[in-house]
Amino acid sequence: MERCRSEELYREACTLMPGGVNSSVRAFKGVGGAAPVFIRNAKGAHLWDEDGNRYIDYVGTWGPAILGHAHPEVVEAVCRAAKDGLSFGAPTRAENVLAHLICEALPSIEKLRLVSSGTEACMTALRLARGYTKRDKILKFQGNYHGHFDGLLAKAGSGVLTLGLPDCAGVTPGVTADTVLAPYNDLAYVESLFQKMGHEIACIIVEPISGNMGFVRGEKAFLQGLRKLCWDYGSVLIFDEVMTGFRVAKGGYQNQIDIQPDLTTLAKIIGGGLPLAAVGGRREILDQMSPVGPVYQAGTLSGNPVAVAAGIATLTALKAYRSSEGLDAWQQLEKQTKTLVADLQDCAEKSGISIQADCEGGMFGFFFTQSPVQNLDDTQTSDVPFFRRFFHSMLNQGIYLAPSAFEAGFVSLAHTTEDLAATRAAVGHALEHAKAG
Ligand code: KE4
Repeated sequence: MERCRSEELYREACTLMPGGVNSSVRAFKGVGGAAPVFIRNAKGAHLWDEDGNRYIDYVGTWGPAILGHAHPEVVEAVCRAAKDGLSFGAPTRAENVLAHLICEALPSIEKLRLVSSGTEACMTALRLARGYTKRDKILKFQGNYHGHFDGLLAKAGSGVLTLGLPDCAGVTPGVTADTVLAPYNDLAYVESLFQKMGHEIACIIVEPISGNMGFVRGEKAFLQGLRKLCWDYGSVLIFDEVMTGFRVAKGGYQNQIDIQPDLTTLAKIIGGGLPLAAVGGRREILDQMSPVGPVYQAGTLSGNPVAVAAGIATLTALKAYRSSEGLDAWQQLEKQTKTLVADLQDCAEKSGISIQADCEGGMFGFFFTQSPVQNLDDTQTSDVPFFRRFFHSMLNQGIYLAPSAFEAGFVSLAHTTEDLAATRAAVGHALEHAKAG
C-alpha cells in the first residue's frame, strides 16, 4: 500500500509542528514506519488517507466516533448550531439539555461543569477534591493516564512513602511531591498507603478500566476496595471515565459494576468528536466550584454551543439506537466487539501465538504475551517488536489500529459483519507476517 502523500505531508509537518503532529501518539513513534497516515476524510467505520487508501478504523479518534464518523444526525446538528453562532461566552439552553442527558445516564452525577478536554476535566476534579477536603495528596495508579496535567505526570519514587517524581521534562519536583503512586489492581498496596497517610489524601483518581497502558480491567474487588477506603478516610473517589464513559455501557463502567464514585470525569463521546468534556459528581463537592464556592475554574469555550450540539446529537442517537435484532447500542457494540476479540484469539491460537485479549462494550485491547495483564509491569511482558510487525501488516491490509502496543481499540455502531470478516482475514495474514519477522 503506497502512502507517498502522507510521507510528503509528514516531512512538511515536521518543519511546522514538533514531531509533525498535534498530539504525540499520532506520530507513530510506538510502531515506527516512514510516516503516520494523514487522513483526508472519514465516514462510518472507514477512513481514507491522502493517497486514497481506505481503512477499517478501530481508533475512532480515540473513542468519540462511537456512532461512526460523520454521522448524519451529528453533522446536521453541528451545522444547525454553527449557523446560529459559534460561541457566545454566555450560558445557553443547550448546556442544560446536555447536562440533563449526562445526569440521567450517570446517577452518581448530581451536578457537573462542562470543559473542553479530558485533561481539563481531570485537572479540575483534582482541584475540587483538594478544595473540598483541604488536603494536598493525590493518589494515582501507574499506567493510568489522566491527561497532561503537571501534577499527574509523575512516576513512582522508590519505597512506599516516597512521593511522586516528575515523569517528563518541564514538570517540577514540587508539583509532583504531593502525587502518590500505586500499582494498578493492588488493593493491599493502597490499603498500606492509607494506613500511613490516609488522612492526608484528598483523592484517588483511577481509570476503572485502563485504556492507556493497553486494555487492563480494574478488578471489581479492587475498585470496591478503593470506594471503601475513600469512605473510611474521607477522601474523594474520582473515576476517570473519559474513555469508558458511554463507551463500555450507557453512562459508564460505574453503572456496570454498581460503584458510585464521588466525582467522574467524561470527555470523548459526550462531545461527539468536538472539544467537550465534563467533571461531575456529588452536589456538595461541585458546589465548591466558583462562582458558588472557593475553587476557581473557568474556560472561554466551556460548554461551546457547537460542541454541545454534537454531544447532544451523539447521546440522543445512542439512546435511540436499536439494531435490526432489537439490540440497544451497547448490546450491539458488545456483540461486535466480542466477535472481533474472539477472532483475534482464534487466529492467534491457529498461528501458535500467545495473546491476552479483553473487551467491555465497544472497547477492546490485546497484548502478545502468555501471562495475564493486570498492571503496568505485566504490560511490559508484551512482545512489542511482534506488535509492530503485526500493526504494519494490518495497516497495509487496510485495517487501522491504534499505533501503539499500549493503547485500547474501539468499535463503532457503523462496523458491519463484513468489516469484521475482512478484519479477521487480515489478522490471520498479519500474524503469519509478524511471525516471519
Ligand atoms: P484529552 O485531554 O486528550 O481530551 O483527555 C485526556 C485523557 C484523560 N483520561 C483518559 C482516561 C484518557 O484516555 C485521556 C486521553 N486519551 C488518549 C488516548 N490514550 C487521547 C489520545 C491522545 O493523547 O492523542
